[in-house]
Amino acid sequence: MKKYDEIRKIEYVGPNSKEPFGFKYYNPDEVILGKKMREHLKFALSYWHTLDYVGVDMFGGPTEDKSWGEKEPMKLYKKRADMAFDLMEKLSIDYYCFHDVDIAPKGKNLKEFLANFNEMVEYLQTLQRKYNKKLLWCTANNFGDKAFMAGAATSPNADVFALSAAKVKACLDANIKLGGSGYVFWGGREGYDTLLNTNMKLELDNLGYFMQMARDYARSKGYKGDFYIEPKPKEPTKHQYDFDAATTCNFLRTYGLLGDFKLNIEANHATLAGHTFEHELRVARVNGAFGSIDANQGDMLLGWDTDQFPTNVYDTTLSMYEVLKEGGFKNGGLNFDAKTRRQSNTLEDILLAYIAGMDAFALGLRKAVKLIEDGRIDAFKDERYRSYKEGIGQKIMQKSTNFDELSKYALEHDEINVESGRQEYLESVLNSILFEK
Ligand code: XUL
Ligand code: CO
Repeated sequence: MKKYDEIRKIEYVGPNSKEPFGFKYYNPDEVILGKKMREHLKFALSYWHTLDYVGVDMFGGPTEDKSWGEKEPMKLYKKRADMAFDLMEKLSIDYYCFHDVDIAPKGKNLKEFLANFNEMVEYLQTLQRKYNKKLLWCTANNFGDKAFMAGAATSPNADVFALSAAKVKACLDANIKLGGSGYVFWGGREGYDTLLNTNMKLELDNLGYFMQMARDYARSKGYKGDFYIEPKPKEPTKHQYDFDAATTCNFLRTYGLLGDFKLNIEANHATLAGHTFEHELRVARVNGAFGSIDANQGDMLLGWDTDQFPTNVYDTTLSMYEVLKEGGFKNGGLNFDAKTRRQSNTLEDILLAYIAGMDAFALGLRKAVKLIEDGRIDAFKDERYRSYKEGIGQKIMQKSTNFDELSKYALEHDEINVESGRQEYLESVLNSILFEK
């Protein structure tokens, strides 16, 4: 196999090629339904998994070296930034995402960290211009440090609430400077481990107020992009306040945030919550809160957040179906919140993992288009609800009936025939499209 440095750019080689460092399904400039594949998919590189993760797990230390021989912290972080853009260039990835702590050394205190951070933001700005790349979103890591052990905006300690605000403010400024089109809040430790020590109402109200202040601050600085909440049911806390899409929409509505805030749906978080990825996307859509995607997959036999690169084409097809039905991404995109397995520990593995994930979504896009063009599933669904197109059903749709009328109608129509849902047939239609020659 070729070495990282021998590879200049990953090219589209088509589905019949056996070239490992080539795209089989992702052809960035190919136009599908009037849009280039790169615009449909809006792939983003995740800084934390790609540049910072070195293979550590609960039972063992690093299996990868991502220091590139650099010892001095600022030099190391600049080297990482160079590598991030080199990877994006090789992979034809147009966007990237980061946490504040991913891109800059921590220093001795907040002041030092913010100085390092701002210097690195300048550096990233230069690289963005040089390589013609964009920031999809950034976020503050308000969960890693000891200070955040009991949460950030939901901490029982008001000093932590203030520290969290300082970090988010710096990230919002950076996001505006770098032209990011989204800003993510993932709960981190915003949740609880036991109700015995938790004032849930105070914590939720503080979280709502924190988001309102973040929105108002960024808008006052001219930020026009989206804010996203990324639901996750558990891990690291036993119960995360942003449990799933439905819970999070309720939170956004309660605190007057819906509209400015949308959802960043992560596949592995969906399955942790006991839902499918496409379920979470549909819930976001029906609430007018579809925003962005963290693309990855979990392992159903493990049951924790394994953040694997997505390769399951059923999932990518059904999720791209939701994206297409929504009219595509606006400010959002597909961020690979995914890491190579601990044993896939070379730089080449990073390329191979991104190729696998990008191809899986590219194939998912192609199949979702076929599913829609084929029309059988959409037509079946449409037909299934036809009773709402006329008569009493139409009145229900128009909200122009009442219980007296419905009761009279029911008494006159008591021979009801609910038709078959044809699940097995529809699943075979999906298979025929997925595996057609
Ligand atoms: C954690 C997770 C985060 C967010 C950003 O499970 O998904 O990486 O995407 O903080
Ligand atoms: Co994520």
